[in-house]
Amino acid sequence: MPEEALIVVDMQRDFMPGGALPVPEGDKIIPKCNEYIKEFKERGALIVATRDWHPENHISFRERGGPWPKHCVQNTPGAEFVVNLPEDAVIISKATEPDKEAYSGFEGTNLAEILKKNGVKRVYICGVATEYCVRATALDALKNGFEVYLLRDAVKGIRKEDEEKALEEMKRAGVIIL
Ligand code: VGL
Ligand code: ZN
Repeated sequence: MPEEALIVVDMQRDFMPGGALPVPEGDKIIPKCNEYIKEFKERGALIVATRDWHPENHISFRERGGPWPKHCVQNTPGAEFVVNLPEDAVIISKATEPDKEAYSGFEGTNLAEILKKNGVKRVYICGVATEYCVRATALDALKNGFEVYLLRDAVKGIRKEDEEKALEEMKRAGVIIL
């Protein structure tokens, strides 16, 4: 049983430069994420990829009074992964319901059960955006009893200041920043 999992958070086209909700320089961490995916796969870890997977009329979109432009709509090119995932990667789709926002990969999904069923004790996290979905996923991983490691060179935030604040908060909560 793999005691470790790598959770790749929301590495999708719409979060990259040129996409609908770009994380500045989000594309710069693609090679790093790919290296980690390969390295963790080789050492027998479970590879998990979360994706923002919104319906057309999602509550977080501006048309509905939400904070974000329309992004990561289910089955559109903007929702596609930009990293190389192994065949057996576990794909977790989140924020799939029209009226519910979910930044965390654990929220409204069976991620915790899947990790526990696989004997996972430690999770390593990379991806975007540091102060939104990465932060929420890391804090929820702690709440679910996992040891949590953040791969600092393979995450990217939307705003530098907010990213720094989120890193401090995660650290205070018990996330180990590598
Ligand atoms: C995210 C904003 C809106 C994220 C998702 O993946 O961090 N941010 N939806
Ligand atoms: Zn979203």
